[in-house]
Amino acid sequence: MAIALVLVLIVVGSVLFHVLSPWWWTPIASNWGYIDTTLVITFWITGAVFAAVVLFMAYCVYRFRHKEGQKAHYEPESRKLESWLTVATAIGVAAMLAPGLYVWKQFVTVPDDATEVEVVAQQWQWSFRLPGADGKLGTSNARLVSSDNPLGINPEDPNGQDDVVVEAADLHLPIDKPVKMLLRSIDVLHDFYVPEFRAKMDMVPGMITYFWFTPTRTGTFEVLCAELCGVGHNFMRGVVMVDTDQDYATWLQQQSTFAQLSDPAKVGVLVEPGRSKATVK
Ligand SMILES: [Cu+2]
Repeated sequence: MAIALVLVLIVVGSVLFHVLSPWWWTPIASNWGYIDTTLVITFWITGAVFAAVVLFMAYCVYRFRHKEGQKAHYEPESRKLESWLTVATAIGVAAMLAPGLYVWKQFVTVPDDATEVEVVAQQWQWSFRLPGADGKLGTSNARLVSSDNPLGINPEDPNGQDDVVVEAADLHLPIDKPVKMLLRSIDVLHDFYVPEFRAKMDMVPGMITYFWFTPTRTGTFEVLCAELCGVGHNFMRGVVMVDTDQDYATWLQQQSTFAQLSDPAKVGVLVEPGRSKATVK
């Protein structure tokens, strides 16, 4: 009897904890409300199944408790029960998978007007690259990575010259503009995750993975690495700031392009004393 009561209390406690918990999602800052809906559907299904199974256990513990002279009936197979349980389980699993697949399709179907932003992960920092005035990112290769070229951008590719390189600093994005995030790692597995954007994806060395989203709220958001990537994993954090168009333009103006970084003489702040500022591009 005590066990049955404990089981019932576990169900009641779990449901109350879910409803009254102070820990919930951070307020959303992207178009991916679908992700939240998918999670809610999963909570409902798993919650209902959990409650049903545990309450059934409590019922059985009470109903079939030990009584003097009573013997259990042995019934190794029940076709009726098995087919009923198979169908119910199949419907439950499909109901959890279908919304996920539907959202996934949208998550990786990038709208035509999305601008590209590259995220480069390495132990243990985040760097970013924007396509520059031509709207195209130059090609890159991990073999080209050096202290002068931390992202391994191909110096022969004309498309890469005007790429804006944001090395180990904050990324800014304009509000309400769709972006395609191209994810690259130059050492081990990492995972780009911004909880408020409801978006995360693994970054695999040798591959470019991607998803898209539209930031819907200005603010400062933390980038976390969601893949255990070495001893520095816990402090692999970054910042994405969603700006108004004007703030974004101001920030963009202060950034350096790949061409400027490869030729320090062209970067304003690095001009040697006595050298003419006219060489500054
Ligand atoms: Cu990492």
